Amino acid sequence: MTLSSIDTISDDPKYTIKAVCEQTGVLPVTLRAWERRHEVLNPQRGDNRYRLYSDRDIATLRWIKNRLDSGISISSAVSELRQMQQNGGQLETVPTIPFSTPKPVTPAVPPEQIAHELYLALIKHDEDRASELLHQAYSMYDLYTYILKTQIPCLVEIGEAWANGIIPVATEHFASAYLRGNLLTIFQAYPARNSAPFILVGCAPTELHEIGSLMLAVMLRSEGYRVEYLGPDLPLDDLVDYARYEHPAMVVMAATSLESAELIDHLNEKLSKLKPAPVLGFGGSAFNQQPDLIEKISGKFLGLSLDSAVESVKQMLPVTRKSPR
Ligand code: B12
Repeated sequence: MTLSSIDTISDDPKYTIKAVCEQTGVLPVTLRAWERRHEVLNPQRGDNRYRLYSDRDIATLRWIKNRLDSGISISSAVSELRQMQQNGGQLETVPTIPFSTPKPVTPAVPPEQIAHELYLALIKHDEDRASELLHQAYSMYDLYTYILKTQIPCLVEIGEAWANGIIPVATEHFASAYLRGNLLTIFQAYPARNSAPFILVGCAPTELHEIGSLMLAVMLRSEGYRVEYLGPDLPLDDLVDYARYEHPAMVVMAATSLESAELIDHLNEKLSKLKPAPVLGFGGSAFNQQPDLIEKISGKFLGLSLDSAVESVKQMLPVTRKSPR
């Protein structure tokens, strides 16, 4: 799932206005006004006369919204778009993926099947097939299903294959780097919402398993939070210094090993001295495997799974979505 030219994206009419608006964050009334006043999109009509939009329409809309988020007016964004279309220019900054997935009319393939096929493609180092499957999954499922039911089972299968000597470590690295790249593309495709509660997400010192925390960062951004993703193996003192100046409302740390999990405790001690002190949220498979660790760490355990972590964050830091322009 790479950044690509807009005219390579499918123009098949598939999505209702409701689905498109839910996924791009543009209100139906705003979209209709843009269509009327600026001739932004020209959706086709289905048998029932309802507007039907394509993946290309969604990508165009997202591109426009990104331009608005960076401070330019709708008329300037539209004229930029027209100019580029006339000059045969390519909107290289438009990701081919939508923010999250509108439900298409076509029936879904079970995510477990995609997860396994993705595993097969990745262990063959077949990027074209992996990309095709990720696109297919992204357009069929909502973001959470995409992450929890296709990407995670695929990573687990890769981990088992590595542990059982079926695939070499190079293949495991290739596969996890590929999926990490895909998640990062999705993460960066969301607009940074500067007025929403600010959350730093990363991994405890020594922890190199970063994909779980990256997934959480993506999911939190999709919920409207302002999220910065800080990656693996964070040095505690630097992190505390950064938090001192940036004032996040929450710092989320993930840990897979006992060693890295225990280091989170020292972080809370340091964070609690900041004014205002951010909440420290933590989680990851270290705590799932050794639940007695949870009580030993000061901070807020966010739950056993990524979706329960999002729910915990929402309860502690409610986010109110502002209407887009
Ligand atoms: C990719 C990978 C790596 C990559 C990571 C690359 C990267 N950029 O992230 C690399 C190559 C670095 C790596 C290294 C190692 N790995 Co590794 N790795 C994996 C693999 C294949 C995928 C990990 C992953 O991203 N999973 C997806 C996440 C989302 O799954 P999860 O962690 O289970 O998450 C669930 C919960 O924990 C929770 N969750 C996850 N994160 C968070 C965060 C918060 C805040 C919350 C609340 C919840 C939460 O949500 C998920 C469920 O909804 C796993 C296989 C597996 N089963 O996961 C092995 C695995 C984790 N690795 C393993 C091992 C042994 C290692 C090494 C020790 C190998 C070695 N000898 O060097 C090193 C340790 C490195 C270190 N210091 O951290 C073992 C761990 C065994 C164990 N139980 O301890 C596994 C399980 C492989 C296996 N089957 O044996 N690994």
